[in-house]
Formats: sequence, structure tokens, C-alpha cells
Amino acid sequence: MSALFQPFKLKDVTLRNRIAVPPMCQYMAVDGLVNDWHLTHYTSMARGGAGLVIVEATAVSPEGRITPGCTGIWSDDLAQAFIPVVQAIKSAGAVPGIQIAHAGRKASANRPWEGDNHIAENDARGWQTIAPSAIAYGNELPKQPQAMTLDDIERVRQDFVDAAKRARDAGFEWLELHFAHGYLAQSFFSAHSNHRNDIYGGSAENRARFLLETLRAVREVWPENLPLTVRFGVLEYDGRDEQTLVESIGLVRDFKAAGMDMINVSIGFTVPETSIPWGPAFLGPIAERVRREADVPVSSAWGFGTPEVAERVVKEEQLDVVMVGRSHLANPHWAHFAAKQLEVERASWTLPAPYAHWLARY
Ligand code: FNR
Ligand code: 531
Repeated sequence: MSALFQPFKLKDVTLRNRIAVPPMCQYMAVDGLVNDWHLTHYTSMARGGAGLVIVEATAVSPEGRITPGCTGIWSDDLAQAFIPVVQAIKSAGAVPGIQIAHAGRKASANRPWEGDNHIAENDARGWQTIAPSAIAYGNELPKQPQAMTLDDIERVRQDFVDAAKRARDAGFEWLELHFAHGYLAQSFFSAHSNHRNDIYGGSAENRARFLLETLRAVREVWPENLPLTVRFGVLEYDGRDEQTLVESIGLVRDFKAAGMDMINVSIGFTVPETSIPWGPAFLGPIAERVRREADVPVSSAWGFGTPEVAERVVKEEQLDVVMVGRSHLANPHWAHFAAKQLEVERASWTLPAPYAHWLARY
């Protein structure tokens, strides 16, 4: 029996299998508004057979976008535009999730295929970025952010709460807070980017404060019976991994105590100078350690997009849910082909009836 194709129940939500399409920016929105690109993209991902489809990093405020092409949920109109996307994912048999985010000092950037760098200072498309401290990321993202005041911190925390309420009202059933990849929340936790000397900086406890306060505030508005999850960079591959991991696993325990249902283990990407050991499923053992030491369900990503690899990490209980990203861009029906490759019974029925009926013979 395939471990990858066993259902997964978390609170009142059941995934039909352990395969998730992780959030992947499409950079195709205008002023934050989703359009036919997003509807057809997410529908195709859900029809491919994955159990969970998480909509891309969606900004909680205009300045929280990475690029001008990023989706937003900072208004009721923007939230309502997601309703057809939610319904399409559900009607294809997948669970509709969404990631809400603030890009912090990585905001105000060009789309990857248009430079993947900060928008030039004299370019009207750009905006002033904010961060825990006035420290630029560097390299392609040299803009110096404005250090956030305590009022800014309170406003952004409220923006996350309002975004969670709008996601709830749009019908999403799985919420992921983007606390990873060097964006605002991750940059509060990392001592590389947070040099504050108030209660939001200094000790690990202070650097975790914005993340924990935001999680607790979102938990109060997100339905108790639906999964509230966090994507979090547990290490930076900056030569200080063991110390960072110990601090991060302590914070994951605090997230769990604050009501988080599952952790999506990822990378910090806080600073450009790193030595990441890229390779198939390289985060698997790290995720397994977080799962064991924090006693919480885990998902993770980065190179799990081979059926045998995905099957192994679930069977060996390194992960509860496997995030398969770029392989889904190459083949939205990845789950179906994984079922065939793993010789899962009735693999054809990982697809909807109009397709499956004719595939049963192959
Ligand atoms: C991503 N990734 C990503 N991660 C995230 O937390 N929020 C996001 O919106 C995005 N956006 C995004 C866009 C694109 C085009 C890519 C390729 C990736 C990271 C993604 O979720 C995943 O973690 C990585 O792609 C690694 O998994 P794979 O691709 O090796 O399976
Ligand atoms: C990070 C990434 C790095 C290398 C390969 C794939 C993905 N992602 C982070 C994304 C934006 C696109 C790049 C987000 O978390 C929003």
C-alpha cells in the first residue's frame, strides 16, 4: 500500500493523499487582483490529483507584495475575487489553502523574468519597504528598508488578522502564515536582519515576538476546526545551523502551544551568503528532527518531486505531507503519474471522471 496515497486528517479537514501543491507566486495579478490566469492555473493543479493546493503568497497589504504582480487580500473586493478559485479547487477534490504574507525588505521587486531585483529608485512602480531594522538584504535587493515603529508592527499584525478573516470568508479551508524565505516575519527572527534594541529585538524570545503575537492573533479569528499552519525557515545554512535549529525548534514548540496545527519546514533565505546543500529531499532529515523534537505534524519541500522519493519520506515518517512545487509546474497531473509509477490501485481515478473513465485501460 502506498503511504503517499493515504488520506491525511488535520482538524476537520481530510486530504485525499499526502501530496500538496505548495504556494508558488505567479506574479500575474494587477493591483493584487486575481484573474483568469490564477483560476485556470489553480484549477489545473487541483484536477491533477493533489490532496492540497495552497494559493501563492498573498500580500496582507500593498507594500507587503514582493512584486507589483503579486496577489493581495487587503480588501474585501480582492478577497471576493478568490471565491471562484476556492470553488474550482474544491470541485476538483482538493482542499483549498492560501498563504498570507508580507515581503518586508524583499518587497518592491521586479518579477523574476524581468530582473528578480529591486525596482529602481526613480521607477514609479516601486515603493518604500519596511523591516525590523534599516538593513538591506543586499545583492539584487539593495534598497534600505525603513525600520518599523511599534505602530507599524501593530498595523502589520492587524493586516495579517484582517487577511485571515477575509481568507476564511472567501471559503479557504487551510491557512499558512508565510514566516519563511527572508520575508518580514523571518527577518524579525533572524539576528542577521533584526538589530532592534526594543522588545522585538535582541534575545531569541524577543526576535520571536512578532511571529508569536501574529500567530496568536490570527488563531483567534481563524476557525478552530480548520488547519492553521506556518511556513518557517528553521535554518539559514550560514555556518551556525545547530544553534539556529535549536532556537527554531524551540519556537516551533511555542507555535504549537499558540495553536498552530502543522509546520511547513523550510529555509530562512535571510542573507545572500549561504551554502545550501541543494539535492533531492535534502530537508527531509531536518523536517524529521523538527517533527520528532517539537512533536507536531510536518510538511516540507525542495526536491521531493520524484514519486519514489515522495513515497519514501512519507513511509519513513520524515514528513506527513509532501510539498511538490516545480514538478507540478512541469506537470499539473503529477499526482496521477506518481500513482501510476507507484502502481497505486485505480491510479486513473486520481483524475476527474471525464479523464479517468478513459484512462482505466492504460
Ligand atoms: C516558489 N516558492 C514559494 N514559497 C512560498 O512559501 N510562497 C510562495 O509564494 C512561493 N512562490 C514560488 C514561486 C515559484 C515560481 C517557485 C518555483 C517557488 C517555493 C516553493 O513553494 C517550493 O518550496 C520550492 O519550489 C521548492 O520545492 P520544489 O520546487 O523543489 O518541489
Ligand atoms: C524561493 C526559491 C528559491 C530557489 C528555487 C525556488 C524557490 N522562492 C521563494 C518564493 C518566491 C520565489 C522564490 C516565496 O517564498 C514567495
